[in-house]
Amino acid sequence: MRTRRTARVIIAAFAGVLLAGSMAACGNSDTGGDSGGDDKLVLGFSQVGAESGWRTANTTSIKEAAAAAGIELKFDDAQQKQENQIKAIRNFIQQKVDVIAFSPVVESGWDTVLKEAKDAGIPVILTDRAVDSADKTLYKTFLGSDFVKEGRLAGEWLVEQTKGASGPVNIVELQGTTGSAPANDRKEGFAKAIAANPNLKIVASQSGDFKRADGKQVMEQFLKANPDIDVLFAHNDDMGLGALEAITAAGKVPGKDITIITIDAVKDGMQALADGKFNFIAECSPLLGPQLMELAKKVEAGEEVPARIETEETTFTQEQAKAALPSRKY
Ligand code: GYE
Repeated sequence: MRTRRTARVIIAAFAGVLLAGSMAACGNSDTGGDSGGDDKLVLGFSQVGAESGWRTANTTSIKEAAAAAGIELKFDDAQQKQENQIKAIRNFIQQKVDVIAFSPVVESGWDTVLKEAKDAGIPVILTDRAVDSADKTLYKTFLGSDFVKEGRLAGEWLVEQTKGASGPVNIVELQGTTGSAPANDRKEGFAKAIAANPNLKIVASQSGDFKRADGKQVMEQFLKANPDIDVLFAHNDDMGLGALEAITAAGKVPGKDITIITIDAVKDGMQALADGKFNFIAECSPLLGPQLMELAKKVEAGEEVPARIETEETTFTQEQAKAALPSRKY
């Protein structure tokens, strides 16, 4: 663990002088340039949980990137509970980690614990999901996606597909975890994109908590209550995959009787798209590990970092999914 940045910088400079001195004096090739395990940056990371394929890929990316960057990672899985994340962050503060990063399960309710980290002098990085704290000095930066844009891209595709349709288009929506940034933002982006088309109607909208089993269960309810569903907009692939089972069990053909639009583009989702069961996916990249480690090093060194760093993403049609699948890593 690094105790204090200034102290470490001074020690490093001093070691450099000693090293240069010893090299000049005797030409010793055994320079011992690595200052050893003690000097590793310690990053406390509180993960949301393991609710989806996206999350699994995100966790793998973070663990692999930490190992590759020589960062000691203290990893905590909050099992989708805010109270567990608050506890984990308090533990990290107590352990005096160098940097704290976390992916907040919901947007609200973080000010107190973020203030505690700030008072302890530990920089915080938000990754994947945002918080709604008014005080932006409570964290150093946000690394993740533009969720409003993802929802908008999903809605714009639907508007394009239904151009010229005269009758009503009945849409059901499977929302992500209630109160989470991606659920709030994707809902907003999609609603705005379809707003100018009064025949596109969201007839039901409910949370499936980003999970496959919940997606299936909520879709079953949707199908019972609404005989004429034309479109499913699911806030992630996993809920869409769960819904596929409900749709098939109801005697409907996914991708044909019901148009399915999702977000993420993890392998299982891309497979469903290539197989014609899904119709469109807006990508959300979980591969945030390498950038997160870079940021951790920078904030720990006291360097300025941008307030917001957004991931580059694309969209996939069925044909594009077929082409992309063979090289898809997650
Ligand atoms: O879309 C979903 C996961 O926060 C972007 O969380 C993430 C979302 C992702 O459970 O699959």
